[in-house]
Amino acid sequence: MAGAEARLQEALAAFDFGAPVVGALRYGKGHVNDTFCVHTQPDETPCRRFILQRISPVAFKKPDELMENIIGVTDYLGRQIEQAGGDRGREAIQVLRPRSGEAYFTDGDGCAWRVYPFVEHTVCHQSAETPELFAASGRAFGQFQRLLRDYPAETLHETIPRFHDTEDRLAKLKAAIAADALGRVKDCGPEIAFAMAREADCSTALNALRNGELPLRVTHNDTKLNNVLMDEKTGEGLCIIDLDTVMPGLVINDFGDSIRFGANHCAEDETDLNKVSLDMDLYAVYAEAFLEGVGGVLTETEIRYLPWGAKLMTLECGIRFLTDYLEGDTYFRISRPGQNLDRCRTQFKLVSDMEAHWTEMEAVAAKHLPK
Ligand code: ADP
Ligand code: GN1
Ligand code: MG
Repeated sequence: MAGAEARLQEALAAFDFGAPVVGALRYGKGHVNDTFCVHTQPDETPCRRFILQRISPVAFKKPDELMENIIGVTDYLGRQIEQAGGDRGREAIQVLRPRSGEAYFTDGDGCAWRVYPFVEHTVCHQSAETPELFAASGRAFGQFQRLLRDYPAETLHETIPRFHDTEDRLAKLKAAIAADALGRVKDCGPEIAFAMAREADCSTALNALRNGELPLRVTHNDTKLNNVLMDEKTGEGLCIIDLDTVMPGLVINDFGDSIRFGANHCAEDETDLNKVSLDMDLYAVYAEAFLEGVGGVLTETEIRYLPWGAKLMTLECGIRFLTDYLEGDTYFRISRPGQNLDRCRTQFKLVSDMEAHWTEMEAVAAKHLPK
């Protein structure tokens, strides 16, 4: 299949942007979808922008179900935001349908494209430069969880089956090792050993789910800092984006994925592992803000399991990067050879750090248990 650029003009023509399109440029730092920022020039008003995305055909096999989820969730969030006196046009993403009236456009390769109006006067951060910023993102993700607590979970499709099933992720890694399609296993001895030594960990949250200790809730499942738009004036989290993986899941995973990405001072693909470490202050700040945003609906067990959310999301993400490296980088977009192996290494370094700080991580959680 050709790159997204080959179908860009076709996709642009499928939507009515309300004014002439003057350009469309690649945008953002997402690893999975192909994102473009579309600039239009209305007659008398300033340039209006839109986000145009080709939904990854590798990650998402059923775009109709995915878009049904997104329309359901964004309509629901919009109503909640309106009832609370907020601005639904800025605080929730909105879907601009193509001229056909469907939820998305299908190009000649069979790939799905969708459009969202650009939420202006916001900032999307790639790293938590200050604790205040990280706390604001935590409140926003926590509040997202709270707003969706009564959403009819049974109406949501599973857009990626077994998305945060860490046991299954490890099984897929084992299959990739056995296949060794590109002869890369020989470069990954320590990383493979690291993952295998944590096989029992991979079952911890799933066992707690299976035995009823942890409940399923409607969760975001991809709570990276760059999936929340911050208000440029107030610095508060304004709009949660990237809703492709909103599905029933574990709230500890939403907490944990934010920690994985944000509670350190390095990019995911940092090659100097000496620089990669868990920042316990950021961890504590995020925990407090996330729980404040969630607003008291978590059970004691969920709070106790928060450190596991952090460790398992980080371990799982490392396993996924490693699997993709072994399979030839077909899932996570790369801009240089070896990038997915570098990403795996940062994740595993963070896991080691979490293991070293485990007692402190548990103490942070304990501080937030009901007295
Ligand atoms: P991916 O799934 O590839 O991560 P995202 O939906 O997160 O794709 O979009 C990629 C980037 O595009 C985001 O990190 C953000 O910078 C920007 N973005 C996405 N939607 C909007 C929007 N509605 N308004 C402004 N920026 C957006
Ligand atoms: C992907 O799409 P993006 O870049 O926000 C991935 C996440 C990973 C993350 C690692 C649908 O997120 O699960 O944690 O990369 N999204 C999907 O950075 O697989
Ligand atoms: Mg994203």
